[in-house]
Amino acid sequence: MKLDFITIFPEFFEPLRLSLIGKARDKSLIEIGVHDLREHATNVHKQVDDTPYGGGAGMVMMPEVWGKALDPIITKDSELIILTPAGKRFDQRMAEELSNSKHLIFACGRYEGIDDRVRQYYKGEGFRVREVSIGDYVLNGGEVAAMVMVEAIARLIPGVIGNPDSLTDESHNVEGFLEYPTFTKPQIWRGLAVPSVLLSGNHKEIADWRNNQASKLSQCE
Ligand code: 6GU
Repeated sequence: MKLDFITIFPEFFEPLRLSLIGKARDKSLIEIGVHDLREHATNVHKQVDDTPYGGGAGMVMMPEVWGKALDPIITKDSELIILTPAGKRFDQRMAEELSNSKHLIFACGRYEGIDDRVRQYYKGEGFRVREVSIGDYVLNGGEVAAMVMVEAIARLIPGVIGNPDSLTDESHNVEGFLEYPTFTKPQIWRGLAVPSVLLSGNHKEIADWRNNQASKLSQCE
């Protein structure tokens, strides 16, 4: 999978060199491109935003700059993701869907967002375009939201996680399902013991206990 990020703060994406995503890049399971939007600015001040038509507070990102950044990288295989608090809420289902894409482009808006004609234009040209939000709160820009999405999406790509069994039994695999609590050594830590059933070696009882705990957490009983 190819992932492109368009941003005025390319440094936000440095952490994609770390951990599982860094390793997935080394293995060429994912390829990442980070593009500085300001390189496409058209005036001497490298301006990317301007005041909103109709008035009001804040600045809006100008369509021409976005057009110049997007045209060289967008193809019929691309899914253009415009990060905005007004978008559709990101969840595990959307992560699964997007993990099957060949190419994701994350358009990271700042200020009061991107001129809506950018969305209109690429949709009108037949590209897949979606506006996505990661939750009901307002961030200063889409960069951190894009990072959250990549964390959720990349781990679903075959080969990114060493042991694919880690992907079964997870929270949110089934809508609203939350995972049971987990424990490791030592058996007693600061006076707190591991539930004895987990030490019993009885696989049926362990599975029942875990299902029971998960049901309580998921409030489905
Ligand atoms: Cl994607 N962007 C911004 N600016 N704020 C958000 C968001 C995105 N998702 C939730 N809040």
